[in-house]
Amino acid sequence: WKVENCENFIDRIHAENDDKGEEDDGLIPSLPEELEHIPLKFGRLSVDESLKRSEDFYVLLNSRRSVRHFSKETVPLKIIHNIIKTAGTSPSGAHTEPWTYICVISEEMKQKIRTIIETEEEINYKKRMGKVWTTDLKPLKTNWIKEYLTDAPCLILIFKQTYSFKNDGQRRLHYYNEQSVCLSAGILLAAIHNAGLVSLVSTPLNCGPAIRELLGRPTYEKLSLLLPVGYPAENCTVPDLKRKALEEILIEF
Ligand code: IYR
Repeated sequence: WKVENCENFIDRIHAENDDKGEEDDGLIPSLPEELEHIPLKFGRLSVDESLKRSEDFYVLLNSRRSVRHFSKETVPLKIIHNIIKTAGTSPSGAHTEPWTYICVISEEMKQKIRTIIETEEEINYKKRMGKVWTTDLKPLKTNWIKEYLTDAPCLILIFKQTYSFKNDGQRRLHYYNEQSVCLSAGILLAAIHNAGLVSLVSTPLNCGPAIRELLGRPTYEKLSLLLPVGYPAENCTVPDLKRKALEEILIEF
């Protein structure tokens, strides 16, 4: 949508609502209408403690790297469950929680996913992505062969629910589902790293529908991200990338 279309749309909705005045429109919110508001649980930290924790958390997350070489060593499932529970604490538009997390540990299923992805990625690299994109990726040494999809003990797939259904069968709108899923994925990444595991954020281009069908998910769920999760291979290397300094990412007024 162009911004103008969006503004027209919002104006029209307001006009329609104004016409109706205060009349009961028969709409029921998705959350309980009489939802209680309770006191916030908040433990205030001293400035010193806050400073230390902010620094420690930065140091921790700054040591995270995207890993493409995985050990086959398994991860206790309880750790994966804790990580996904943590991702599920993310804020979401109107508390719609528009994410479905899928954890694949079955060797057969991982191989099926790998076949789908490698088949598409070969076409992506050779035809769809184009020279500029593949040239930009050269320093990262990526290609369409993705051993990590079967080496990693666990694949976490994040599906974005574009809408869902209320108990009465009515559609429940998932506002800002794109942003909500991105926020949840960011928390997932931090939780994976905090648990001492490694991962890679992948966005399998053109593979969404085939993987969705393989996993038996409904059409209103779209594959957003796929992350192999586990331990790094013994001989794992990563590109020697540098991160932007604060001055390069922050503008203050
Ligand atoms: N999805 C492909 C290509 C790829 C794209 C970007 I942007 C990367 O940062 C890395 C890879 C792949 O996974 O190989």
